[in-house]
Amino acid sequence: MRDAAPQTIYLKDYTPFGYLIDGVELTFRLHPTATRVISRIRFRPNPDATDHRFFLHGEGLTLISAAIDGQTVTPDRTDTGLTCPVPDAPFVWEAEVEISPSTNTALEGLYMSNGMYCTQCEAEGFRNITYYPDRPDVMAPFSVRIEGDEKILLSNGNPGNSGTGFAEWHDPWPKPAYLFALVAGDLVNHPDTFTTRSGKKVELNIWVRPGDEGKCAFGMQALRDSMTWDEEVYGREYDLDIFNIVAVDDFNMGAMENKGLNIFNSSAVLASPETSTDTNFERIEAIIAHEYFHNWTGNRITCRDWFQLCLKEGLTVYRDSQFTSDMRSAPVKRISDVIALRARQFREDNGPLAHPVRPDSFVEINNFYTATVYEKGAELIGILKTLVGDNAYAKALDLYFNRHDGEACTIEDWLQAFEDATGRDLSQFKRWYEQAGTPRLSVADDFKDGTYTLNFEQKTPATPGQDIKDARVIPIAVGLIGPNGDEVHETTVLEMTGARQSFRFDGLSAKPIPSILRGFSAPVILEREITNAERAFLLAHDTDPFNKWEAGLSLARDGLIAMIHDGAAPDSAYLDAVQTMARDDSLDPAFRALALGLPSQDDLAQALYDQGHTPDPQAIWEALETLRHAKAQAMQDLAPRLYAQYQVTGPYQPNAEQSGARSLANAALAMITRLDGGAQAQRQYDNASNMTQQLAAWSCLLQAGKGEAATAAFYDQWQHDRLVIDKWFMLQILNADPAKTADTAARLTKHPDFTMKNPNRFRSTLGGLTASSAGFHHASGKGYELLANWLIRLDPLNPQTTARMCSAFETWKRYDSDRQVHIKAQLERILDTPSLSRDTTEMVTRILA
Ligand code: 0A1
Ligand code: ZN
Repeated sequence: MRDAAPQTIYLKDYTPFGYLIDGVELTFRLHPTATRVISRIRFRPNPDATDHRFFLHGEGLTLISAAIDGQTVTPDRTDTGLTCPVPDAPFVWEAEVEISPSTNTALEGLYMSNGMYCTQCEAEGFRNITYYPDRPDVMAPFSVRIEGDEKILLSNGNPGNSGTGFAEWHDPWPKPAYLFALVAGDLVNHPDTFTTRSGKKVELNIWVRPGDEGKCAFGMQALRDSMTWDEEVYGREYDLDIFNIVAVDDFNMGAMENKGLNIFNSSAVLASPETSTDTNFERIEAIIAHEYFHNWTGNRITCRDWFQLCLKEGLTVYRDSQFTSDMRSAPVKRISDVIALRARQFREDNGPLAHPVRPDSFVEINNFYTATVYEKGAELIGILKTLVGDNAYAKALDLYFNRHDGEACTIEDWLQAFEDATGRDLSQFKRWYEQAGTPRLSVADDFKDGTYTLNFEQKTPATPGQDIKDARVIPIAVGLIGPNGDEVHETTVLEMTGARQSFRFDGLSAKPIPSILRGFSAPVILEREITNAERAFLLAHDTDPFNKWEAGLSLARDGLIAMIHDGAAPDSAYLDAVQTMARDDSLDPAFRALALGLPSQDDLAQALYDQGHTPDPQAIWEALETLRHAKAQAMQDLAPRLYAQYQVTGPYQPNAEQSGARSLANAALAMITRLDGGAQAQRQYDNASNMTQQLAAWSCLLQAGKGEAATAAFYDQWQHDRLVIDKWFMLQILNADPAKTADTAARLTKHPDFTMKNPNRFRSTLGGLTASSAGFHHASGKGYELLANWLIRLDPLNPQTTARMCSAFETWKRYDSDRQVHIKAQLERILDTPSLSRDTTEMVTRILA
């Protein structure tokens, strides 16, 4: 039976723990099925607490012994922890427990991956290691001794004594248990050093399985760049003698910022030109930066409770996006971020899983590592910076770091630092953290006697549990362009605080074309009456790269909607405008590649739904295919020219310049393939010397229905490389005809290399299915059934990944009644599964509500 009444935890119920910890000593005697964990913890009563009940979390532990101040005790135990009487004065808690890492398939706590021991403790995994107050506001210095035969034994902090069969580590910085880490295995390292700006020498290592040493150099450079950037931009130095990164094959997420010992999904750190695409390189650079930046935003200053998750995640995502913008192209990064935000966060905000950036309740915290907490959380930092300005932002951050170093904080603490540094009242801004849903910002304009007026109105639709929404402060960056294409009013930020508000621009000689929400200055949906001619004009003349791209995208979207809904032909205004844009060699090739892209199937489904239509995934897919074909025809001269012009010569480098050229050339190749049936793609496949070229060519061949030989060749070439074989699984599914998507995915789950124990492989296969919108939503319902079958199988092994993948069903209410019946039946089947995890139960229940 599933949990009869899973407990809901509320932000309003927060109380501090009754005890403080002065020191934690842990000894691990490693054994695959019987690891002993011996803990010695120095507690003392917390003078700020009123509740002094002594409760230690602990799950799945075999208690061997427990003692207080040297006296054996017999605690009262439940499934979730233990309690026992304790002195009203400082005392020492000692316990020995036994755990079995090799049978831990949930990948939380201490587990084994390919014979190597590793840990994942965020959010609440430490309670699977030993009895402890497993909550982020309990911070303590840790000393760790690891005993085992493995060659390499690692934990947090600085190294202490070591010898045959043991190693000791001491982390002087008080930390919550979720930042604890241990790794033990026969690993090899890629070493380096970094000297901080105050002259401290830090040893750096990336630890990998033997054979992967050649894939570490890029990650190491990204780490060094991140360390320099955080010193230069935020004034933050690294604070230990050593910084270790370990690559692990079996990992539920991208990576984890454990103090001084970051653990990475191998897909988020290992890179080589032959095996990784340009996109992989950029992602790796960003994730290394993200985890490193957590050292200050997350580790030195952590979260008081898990409701404050956005305090560390929103800020750290914001910081890593600033870093990528500085390292690469800021406009291209902004556009890519907004594409991802709309695809994941807007979708979440618009459906049954919508929740505030700072939620006020949860059942399972692992279900709240969401696009809303991360990506919308980062957007809020961007809004704040726009509102207060760059200098005040820097001042407020210094104050935040100085005031709260070593503390576990809240969003209130964060906002207070801004209020104190700037004198500004942020109570209205705080609504962004508290109210779920994406504001709809509508605008109408008016021109009279040289005065141009923009009249805005904001409305946020109701979300689960939140019917009424208050007006939020929205920074709207606006520029005005004259009829001849010149900018007549440079970018200015309008600060909207009311439900309705007007802004005037005087002294204009003619009615301008407005460029609204430049740089996507707030995460809102802009609703605006605009003609195709105006969009084409903005695509040609807007000086703001984001809005230039947006103009092309919305032109494409409206044309597609007319094709889907009214049976219209491809819009020639779009085809002409996009061709002019693509021809403009003064524009960054990476920008042009993005601007040649079309809205996703999911975006179109939502747009149709918002306009009161029921989206038909097959019709959407067909319209996209028709438009792609029309575009290829319209550009039959231009595409080969771009393809030739942007071939990269010289050694491969994963930098912005080369990857931009490759992405434009590969966009051209996709168009060429539609007309030449794959001849050029085959040549590129045969001659490819890097994965970006090889994968792009293979995709084109698959789309052209000519991929069979390349599919076999690709497997033969890469069967020894797990990360490349993940791509092999995924691409076949992504490029299948929608009628065959589910069958392709089902066939691949029978392949000997498929395993549901490896989250990357599971996500490549079943995630490939859910990402293929028309295939997943095929009218037969077999996509839904296949996903549900596998989620039911995975849940007992790995609840966290199962629960996350349930979000594929979150849009179900947009679809027709037949599809809804199919989906509902699958969701109910999942929910009726005996012993379903709390994670999956919560997700499915919310989706069905
Ligand atoms: N804090 C990490 C992500 C992370 C979150 C949860 C995990 O397990 C439930 C694992 C990793 C980050 O933001 O990178
Ligand atoms: Zn993070």
